[in-house]
Amino acid sequence: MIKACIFDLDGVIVDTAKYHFQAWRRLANELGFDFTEADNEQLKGVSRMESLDIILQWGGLTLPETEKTELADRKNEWYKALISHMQPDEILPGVTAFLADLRSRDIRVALGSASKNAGAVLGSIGLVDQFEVVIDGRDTTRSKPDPQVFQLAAQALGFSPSECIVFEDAESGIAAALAGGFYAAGVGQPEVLGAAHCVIPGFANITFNDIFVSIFNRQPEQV
Ligand code: B16
Ligand code: MG
Repeated sequence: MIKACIFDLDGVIVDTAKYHFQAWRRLANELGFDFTEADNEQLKGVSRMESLDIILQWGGLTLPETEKTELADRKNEWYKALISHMQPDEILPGVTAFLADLRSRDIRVALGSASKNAGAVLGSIGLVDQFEVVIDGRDTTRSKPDPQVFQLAAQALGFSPSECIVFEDAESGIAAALAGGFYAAGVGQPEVLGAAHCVIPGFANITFNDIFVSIFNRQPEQV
């Protein structure tokens, strides 16, 4: 029986990837190189310091830890300024209705994000009250594909992984959900997220029933 849904933030609830891209690109440009939006795909779901390591590799740079921390902090200040202007209309299509559908079915809701800024993003888009539990990059010690972020969310809700569906847009996030014994719903392209139990392009016109039928091949009422 499914008791809860755990949502990734970036790429599932809202598109913060474009703001991460702007801020990281500004940093790369200051360091004397550039990268593309296509390159940025590799940074989705990846923690801040791991993202910096990948970007520095693209620029052919090896830097001491102290300098890396300073660069990550600089990027984060730019990122925080960008997300402070976010508005509720940036919530991805269908998300608000899907959350309301879950509420009407007494399915509990948590957030499981790698971002240390998850609380600030939820505040800007007006969704703080919609998540009973928020586990983010400040709570975790291990990054996806490690399942820790989702395990902490399930524990906080009091459910086992097999009672939860994880919604993720990143391949590493799907891998994390599967490694933890969760049901995994991919949000994006089946070519990238094919390991998930089901894949949707987004939440527009999607109900909990659709997800359930897609995963279990039967109606939720029959469980
Ligand atoms: P921060 P998610 C992830 O969020 C982003 O996809 C990833 O690009 C970012 O580097 C990471 O959060 C850390 O974010 O610098 O704000 O701590 O997809 O796990 O919700
Ligand atoms: Mg994501």
